[in-house]
Amino acid sequence: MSNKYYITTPIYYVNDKPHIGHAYTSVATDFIARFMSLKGYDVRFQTGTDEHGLKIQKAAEAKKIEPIELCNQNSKIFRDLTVSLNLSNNDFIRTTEERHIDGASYLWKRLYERNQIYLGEYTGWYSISDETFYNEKDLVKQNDGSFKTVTGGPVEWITEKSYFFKLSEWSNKLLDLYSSNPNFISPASKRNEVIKFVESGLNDLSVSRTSFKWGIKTPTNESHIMYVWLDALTCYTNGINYLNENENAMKEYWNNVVHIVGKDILRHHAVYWPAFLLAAELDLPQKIFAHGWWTNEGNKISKSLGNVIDPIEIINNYGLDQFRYFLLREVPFGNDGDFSKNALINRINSDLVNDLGNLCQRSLSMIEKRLDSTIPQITNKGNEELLLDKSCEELLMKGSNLVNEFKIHDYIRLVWEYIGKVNKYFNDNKPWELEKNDNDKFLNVLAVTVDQIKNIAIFIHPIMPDVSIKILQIMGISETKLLFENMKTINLHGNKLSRVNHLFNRVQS
Ligand code: ME8
Repeated sequence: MSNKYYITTPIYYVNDKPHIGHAYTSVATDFIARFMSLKGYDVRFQTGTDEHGLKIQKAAEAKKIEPIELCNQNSKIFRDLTVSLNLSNNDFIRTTEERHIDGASYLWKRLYERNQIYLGEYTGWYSISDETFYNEKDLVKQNDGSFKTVTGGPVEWITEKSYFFKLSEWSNKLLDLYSSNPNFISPASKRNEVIKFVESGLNDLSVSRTSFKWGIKTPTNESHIMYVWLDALTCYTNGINYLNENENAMKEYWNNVVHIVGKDILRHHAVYWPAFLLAAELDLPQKIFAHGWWTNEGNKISKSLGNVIDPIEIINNYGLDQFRYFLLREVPFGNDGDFSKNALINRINSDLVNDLGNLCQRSLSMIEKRLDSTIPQITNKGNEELLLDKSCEELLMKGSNLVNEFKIHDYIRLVWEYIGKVNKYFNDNKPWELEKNDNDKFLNVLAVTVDQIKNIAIFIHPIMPDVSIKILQIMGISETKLLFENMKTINLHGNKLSRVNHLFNRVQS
């Protein structure tokens, strides 16, 4: 069995700067990528930017610059964010790159050759902000008779020459796919919405535009540019060179692919994308996971409300790993969530400073001060110690099952239960008293505690990679050993601790 694993974020529009929603998808995807690496998978993680279409063209016009200039500026900001968020991505694809344009054109040709595309005229509603065509029945009628999308975005009526993809012919094949492969779309509630949408009947999809220029010219007729979603979705296959005739090793990643997306773009990923691939006689991804929507202190995040949350500002004020922890812990993955500064501060002070920070600080600084920084040897494993080992084993097993189901938040809850057990072991054994009357036990309790903290550091790696590495480095462990299967064999005895500093600072609310 191949151990390749390929995971993607959506590619983000460059009409504007990134906000907390983009950071969320990227951090959650990074969590899964890092977790799968710890399990020993050869992981490929791709993110990037979506740079064509009317929305980008209009944003450039408003700034009186060429679209490509806007793309270069804003794509760089998204790329810089991957560094600020400490993402482990191997690739950052831009849809204006040659490799992407080649792949998108190849898919178009395959569809065209298979008679899946025909010329017609589109008359109907279009939302520029979503870059999506709408049936009137899916829009909300306003008091003045105009229409808006369900999220309140404006739509315009357009009539233009266009190529159509025969989406309507794929309804049954798609429904077969959803029923024969129940895990193709998750969570289940979102899967049901997609099934209802497809069951209600699919229209053929307009896949080219002629009223503006900012896009990839269709290879079969240069007066048309590709519909931006047909163009954009191919980023996933283009990043691994899947869309061409050449054999190459990267293609193998397409055998095990997961797309992480927000619920707003599930339809494009779970209906249009597999239909394009089926029609082009290409393999499908294994899974589409749609997560929920963040609000800010209870309000929808929008530029017009002036409440857009800048991830860089939060990172600067509270710290990167604190931000990552909060995003992943606060909301079950798949549900909607609300960002509030109070909730963030509570999480930092209780879960990070009190639970994890204090455990590390108290035990490690005791070794630093009393034992000249040298980690003692585990000499005895009684009931209590064996129970801790058992908790670790259980966490490895249950944790892996939870992450397989994308239950990131439940995984973190279990890790914190485990941290609670190690804290209890340390407190109940009172090493500060043992030091005076039972030196052997004193050394053993410290050695066992530090060994468990080493496990904790590995468990938290996908959540807080910096803090994880910091703890391991204090203990003299190098990053190259970071695999779950190495957890048991890493021997700390005799390692010298490097300087122990506070991992987290308490935040005043
Ligand atoms: O849709 N809460 O790009 P986009 C949670 N280019 N996630 C949010 C969010 C929020 N409030 N706001 C945005 C596009 N997101 C297309 C994708 S893929 C081939 C093309 C996240 O810049 C979430 O992942 O509008 C959502 O799906 C994505 O950003 C939309 O990013």
